[in-house]
Amino acid sequence: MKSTKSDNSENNNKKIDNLASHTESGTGEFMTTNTGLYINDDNNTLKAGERGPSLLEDFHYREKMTHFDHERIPERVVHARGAAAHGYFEAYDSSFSKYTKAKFLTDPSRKTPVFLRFSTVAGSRGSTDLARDVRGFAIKFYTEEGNFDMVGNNIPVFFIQDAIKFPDLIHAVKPEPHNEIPQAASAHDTFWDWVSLSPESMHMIMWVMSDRAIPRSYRMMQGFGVHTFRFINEEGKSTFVKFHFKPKLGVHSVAWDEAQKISGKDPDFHRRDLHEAIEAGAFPEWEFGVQLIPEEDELKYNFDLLDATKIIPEELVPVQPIGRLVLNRNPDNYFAETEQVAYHLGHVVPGIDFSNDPLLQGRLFSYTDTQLKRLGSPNFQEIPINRPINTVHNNQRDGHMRQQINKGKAAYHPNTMGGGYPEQAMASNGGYVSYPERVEGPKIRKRAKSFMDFFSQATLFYNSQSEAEKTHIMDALRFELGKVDMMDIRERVLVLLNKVDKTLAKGVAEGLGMEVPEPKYPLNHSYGADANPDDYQPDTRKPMVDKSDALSMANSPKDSIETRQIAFLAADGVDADSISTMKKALEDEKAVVRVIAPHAGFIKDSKGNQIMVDKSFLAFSSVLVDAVYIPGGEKSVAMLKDEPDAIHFINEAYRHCKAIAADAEGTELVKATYVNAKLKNGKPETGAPATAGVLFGEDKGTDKLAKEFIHAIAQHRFWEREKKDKIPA
Ligand code: HDE
Repeated sequence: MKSTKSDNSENNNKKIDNLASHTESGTGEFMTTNTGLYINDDNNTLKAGERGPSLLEDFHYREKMTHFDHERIPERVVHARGAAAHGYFEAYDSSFSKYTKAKFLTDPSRKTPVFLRFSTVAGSRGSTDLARDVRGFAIKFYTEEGNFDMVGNNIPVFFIQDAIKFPDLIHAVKPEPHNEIPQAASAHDTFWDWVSLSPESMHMIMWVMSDRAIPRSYRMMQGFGVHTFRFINEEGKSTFVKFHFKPKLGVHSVAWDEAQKISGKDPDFHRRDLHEAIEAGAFPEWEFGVQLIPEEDELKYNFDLLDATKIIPEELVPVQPIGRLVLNRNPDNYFAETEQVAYHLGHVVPGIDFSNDPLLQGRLFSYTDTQLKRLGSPNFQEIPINRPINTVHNNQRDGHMRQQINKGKAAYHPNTMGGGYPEQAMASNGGYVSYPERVEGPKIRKRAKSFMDFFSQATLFYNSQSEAEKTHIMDALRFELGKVDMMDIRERVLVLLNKVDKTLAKGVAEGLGMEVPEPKYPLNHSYGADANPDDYQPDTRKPMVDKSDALSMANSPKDSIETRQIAFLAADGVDADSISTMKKALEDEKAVVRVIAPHAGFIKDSKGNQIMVDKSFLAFSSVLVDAVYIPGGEKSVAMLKDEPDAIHFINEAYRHCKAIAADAEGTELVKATYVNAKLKNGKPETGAPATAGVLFGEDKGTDKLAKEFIHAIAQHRFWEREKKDKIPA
């Protein structure tokens, strides 16, 4: 068994215990073939003479090579790139039993094991973590009543309203088929061609063009169930429900320029961040909350609860906290766990049921179907990471790679040969009973009129953003459409943007050197050949609220610097007191300090102590940290002034609006950068946007400077600097 800080077998996690019987470690063991035979030589094939041909008889070579030849499986058709962790969920109390009989949500004495996989959507398995994209947020809850999968995203809405459009959307966003370009990017003709003809995507487009699509960390993202589901209580009463997960560390993003650079410097940035945080014992945590809508209120809103392109503003229905979810253990093996985990929103437990959202309904088919292709057999549920913690009993048998040894003669129901077992469970014994919703209507391929509002919530989202966030959306659209070659696609998108917000459309058009064109109807093209196109055109509705604070990341909590990465730029002769005072203050707040120096190994501080260097400038970059500190020490500062990478480090951190602090001597290094041009009388000007978050100490590193720096880091970024102070970096 491995033993890392994240190992939590002592925490009574039934899923970890359940996985333990499948784990293997070669430590202290002899090497064997797959039949258990001790291997004597794993380095040379069996040959007819030292220089002779290899022999077919070499079963060991053939076994080793065959296994290797077969070790790849198809990657997920979407969400191929991901990272995951184990953890648990605890309900706060039993108060939600009024709405649901799901025990894991209502019994506070339970600690339900979970496995959460984060992902990007469009890129391949080896693509960058920092693509502008939606992030998957898929949780397997291993409950005593079987697995419940919440297969959500970090964005609460989706591009389409009906599942039948999904292959079109994905074909459009994936690399173009003739040359397989671009990888993990939506900035290309086919995606925007599809968008320009699919106005239902406009709300989602606002989200993916916002900074939500370039998270700082998986640990700093929200999770959403997206669809409306149903809670069912003991009396069989149904309440509509939306699922929300809010991260304890707040919701934060990187800048787009930063994202693109991280993609080169460390394409595994998010994966590494998650792994390292858990290994360091900084366990990511979310609050699970629900929006509850009584059945009677189903038609109360001017949007349809079954339309996955809509949110229910929190001002109309508040999110009520139900419990907390913690990730505290990294997987032992990426392939066995993260790659082979198979989520499906049809994995439900009593107390949770579906709505008629046509996107949700279609997903209920796709997930099992895709696992059959990807994992190769209906026995994928027996793979250790997918097995429930309770035992499986049914009459399903055989298939490729069957693990279970089913005893007895009867593999059918009803039977007498097996004593009638396994028997069906009554609802009172936990047997799952679907909600007996009354359904009637003609068999018809049609989209409801109530779904035909494509713009009002896109406008609500845009209006709820801070000025900086609005600028980022505009820049993102200029970037994306700037990569679109076909002029008529750009024009059609501008027409749609104009429906969302005129200033936005005008700004994007300016960036493209274009005018916003007049609309050319019809805007919507998603209907059947015999349909009346007029029935599918967007109508104009006023959003039910004008602004929603919950939609802007600017309103996210900014009270902690826990797990933030702070670079200390240092060289030989760095001031010993300055470095230790600041380091202690930051580490007391649970931030992570990284000493970056001209060379790896060790440097000597002003008192002659050895300081371990985390990374040399060559092997590191400002885009990998949240803030920069420059301690003094005459010799150190002088050396760094001559180091172009150190100057670039500060320029770039400034450009990306990060907190920068320097003690009195350290300020000399800052003055050697472009930041100097923004100073007034050699100092940051109080209240001036250009130097917001730039802090100069008056002495060596002091507690006062540390306090101000901590507050500044917690603000995450000083976007106000961006406005007119872009620096060449
Ligand atoms: Fe998925 N989606 N999806 N999706 N989805 C898959 O299943 C699909 C949608 C989501 O970490 C696939 O196992 C259809 C919405 C996540 O393993 C596939 C439609 C949301 C993951 C599939 C949607 C999601 C997937 C590919 C439209 C947010 C990764 C591999 C009807 C609520 C899970 C797989 C993981 C994965 C189909 C739309 C979330 C093909 C048909 C909306 C987080 O089955």
